[in-house]
Amino acid sequence: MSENTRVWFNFFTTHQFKVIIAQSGETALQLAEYKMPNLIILEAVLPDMDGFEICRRLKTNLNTKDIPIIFVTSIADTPSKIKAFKLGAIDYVTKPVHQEEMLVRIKNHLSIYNLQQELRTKERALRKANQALQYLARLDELTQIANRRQFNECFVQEWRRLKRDHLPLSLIMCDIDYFKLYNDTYGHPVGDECLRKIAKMIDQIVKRPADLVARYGGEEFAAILPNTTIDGAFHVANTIQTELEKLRIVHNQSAVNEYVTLSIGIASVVPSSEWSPEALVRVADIALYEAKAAGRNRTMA
Ligand code: GH3
Ligand code: MG
Ligand code: MG
Ligand code: MG
Repeated sequence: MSENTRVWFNFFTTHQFKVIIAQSGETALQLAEYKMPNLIILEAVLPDMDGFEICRRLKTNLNTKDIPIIFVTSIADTPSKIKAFKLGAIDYVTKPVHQEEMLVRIKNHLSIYNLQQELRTKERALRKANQALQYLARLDELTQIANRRQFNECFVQEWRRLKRDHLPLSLIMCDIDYFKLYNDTYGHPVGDECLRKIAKMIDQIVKRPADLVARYGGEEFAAILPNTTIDGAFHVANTIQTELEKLRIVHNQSAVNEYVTLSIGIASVVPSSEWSPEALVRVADIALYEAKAAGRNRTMA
């Protein structure tokens, strides 16, 4: 350590700063990354690398770019000062440096830096909370599958994509049979449990990456099946009916079966300008109504 460095080291140490000294540019860059100091005092002239280069590298490294850098140098010309500031230095002090002046400068820069860090932390927390909210806003609270909002978003998005690619889009609409009676017989909490079971079952069956299962309404579930023909949709609907049968959810009051059943309406189209997502929902709804009218516990298109 040179005599001058020792003097500064002692001065900062007596003012309660923790000081790390780097003897070369390479060490300075490494130490900055490992120790993450709150502030860097940089000599413009170093044995292996000039201060401007160090500054540039610190500022282009994502880990160190926010650390404030004060140049301390005997290079006093204006172009050098401009260069340092353009590289991102926060301050430029020319030698000889007065100790007390250096101290107040450092303290001011540190308080700004600390405020900035606090803001960044708060910003990160806000962003996370916001993401969590966005996620929750698209989820049905009871069944933990997609809600109507996510259904709408996904439906419009897939519609556009398949219209461009001239590929079919199928829609499955499921409605539990005599569910009002089920609630009346077993109570609302048991009704809720039934909704959870059926949501989980449908969600496990409809599982291609682009598919989406949503709670469309009270006891209605919808499945979006991109790149799927009406035959494919029938196959999925039949699987849903079969798996629901296996669940054997007792429903004594149902007029069609001793267990809970579903009526399903399906519709399929290659999206085009003559059609709209809303029209496809209407067609599936009409098919669902026909399945109800024809005796329930069945799929119609
Ligand atoms: P249908 O066979 O014609 O479909 O008869 P349904 O009784 O199933 O049809 P309706 O539309 O008359 O009744 C739907 C019932 O779904 C009424 C409502 O209490 C129930 N329901 C809607 N949302 C929930 C919920 O979140 N939890 C529970 N437990 N029941 C719900
Ligand atoms: Mg209904
Ligand atoms: Mg109904
Ligand atoms: Mg119903």
